[in-house]
Amino acid sequence: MCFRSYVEALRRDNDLVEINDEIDPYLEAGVIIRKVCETDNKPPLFNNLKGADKGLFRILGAPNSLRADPKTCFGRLARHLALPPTATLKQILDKMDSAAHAKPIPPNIITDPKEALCQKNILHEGEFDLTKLPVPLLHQADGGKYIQTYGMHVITSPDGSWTNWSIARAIVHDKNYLTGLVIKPQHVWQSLAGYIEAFTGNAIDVVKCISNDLYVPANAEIILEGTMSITETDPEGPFGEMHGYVYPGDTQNWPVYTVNKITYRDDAILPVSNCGRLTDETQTMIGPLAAAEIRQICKDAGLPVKEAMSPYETQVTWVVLQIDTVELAKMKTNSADFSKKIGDLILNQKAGFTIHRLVLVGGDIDIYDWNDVIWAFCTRVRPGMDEYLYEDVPGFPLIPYMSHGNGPPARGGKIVSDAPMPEEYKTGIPEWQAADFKNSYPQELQDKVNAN
Ligand code: 4M4
Repeated sequence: MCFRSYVEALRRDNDLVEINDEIDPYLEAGVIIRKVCETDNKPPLFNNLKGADKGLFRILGAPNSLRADPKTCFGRLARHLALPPTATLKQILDKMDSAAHAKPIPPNIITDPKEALCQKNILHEGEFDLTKLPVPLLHQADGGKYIQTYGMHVITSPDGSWTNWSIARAIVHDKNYLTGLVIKPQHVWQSLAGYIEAFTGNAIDVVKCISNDLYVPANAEIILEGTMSITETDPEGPFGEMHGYVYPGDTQNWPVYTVNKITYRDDAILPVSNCGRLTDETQTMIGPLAAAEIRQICKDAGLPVKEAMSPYETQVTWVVLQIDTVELAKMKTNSADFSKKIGDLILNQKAGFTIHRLVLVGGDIDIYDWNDVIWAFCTRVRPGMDEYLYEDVPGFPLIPYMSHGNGPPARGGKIVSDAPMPEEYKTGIPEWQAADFKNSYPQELQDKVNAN
C-alpha cells in the first residue's frame, strides 16, 4: 500500500536499475525512460538528479511499463494489484473488476503526524521554489516541465461533498503554481465538483494535510498541498502524449494549482511516466482499465460478452470484445441490432470515452493475441457493411485524428466493427476450419510432428 514498498518489490524481482551517475532532468532522464519503454527494459531509479536538494527528489521512470520476459511481461501491472508477477492479462482484468465490486475498505487514519512518513520533511510557503526542483523536461517540444505524470491529484468539490483521487498531467508554472490538463469528462474536471477501492484487501494509511482537511496516503513520497482554481487559468502543454505525438506550440489554458506547502519522505522518489509510443503506463494501465470496466458494463447489461482487451498495438484506441456466439444465437438478433446495442451502451459513457473502435469477435479468437485479433478484423469485417459509425458521441480529443484531423475535435469518430459471421449469429458455430497447424490436422499427427 505504499510506493516505496513497490520500488522494493521491483528490486526483489530484479526489475530495477539504480543510476548513481548525475543525470540531467532536462531531457536526459526523459530520453533514458523513453528507451526503457521502447525496449521493455528495467525501470531506472535516478538517485542523483542534477539540481536535487535536501532529498527532493529522485525519479523512478517507467514505473508500470512492460518487462521483456514473456512470462512476466505484465509483472509490474501485477505488482500494482497484489498479483504474482506471472499474472496474465485476463487475471489482471479480473482483478480490476473484482476490486470494483468488492466491499470498499475504509482508510486507516493516522492521527499522530510523526507516524506519517510523508510529513517527515516540511517546506512552508517561501521555503521552496517549484522551478528549482529537478522536474523533468520529458520531450524536447513539451511546453513545460512535468511534475505530474503519474502522481495523484486529491481534490474535493467546492461544497466538500465529493473527494476524488485521480492521475492527471501538470507542469510547474512558477515558484508556487502548477497548471494541468483538466478535460471533460475526467473526474478532476467534474470535481470542479470517490472512492478508494480494495484492490489489495488492505486499508490504506492516510493522514490529514497540514494546511487543509484533505487526507493523503501517509506513506506517499511527495505531497504538494494547495488549491485548484475554478476561475484562473494558465497555459499548459504541449506534452508528448499517450498516442505517440507531440505538436510543437500546441498550448491551451487550464486551471491553475497554487502550492502553499510541500511535505515529503526522506529521499523522496517522484514516479514519472514518459508517455509516447509503445509501451508505457498510458497504454499498460489506461487500456486494461477501460477494457475491464467495459466488459463489466456489458455483463451487467446481460450481453454475452466473455472477455475484453484494448490491444496495445492499437495505441489503446480499440477495445476488442469476445462474444459468446452460442449465447448470441439464442438472442435471435443480427449484426446491426447487436452492434448498435453495444455501441449505444458503451460509446456514450465515461468508460468508453478514450475508445474509438469496438471490435466484436467470436469465441475462436484469443483477444489477448494481436495476431488473432487482426486476422479476424481483416477477414471477417466487411468494410462499411459490418461497421456502425457514431458521429454523435463524445470523442477523445487527444487522438491526433480528432484534435488535428478533419472533424470536430471532441465529437464522434467512433465505430463498432462486427467480426462474427452471419452463421455465428444464426447457429453460434463457425462453419470454417482455420487453415493453420492446430485446426487443419488430426491431433495424433500434430503430436507426432511435435514429438519428432
Ligand atoms: C483523458 C485521459 C484516460 C488525458 C485525458 C489523458 O483518459 C487520458 O481523459 C492523457 C493521458
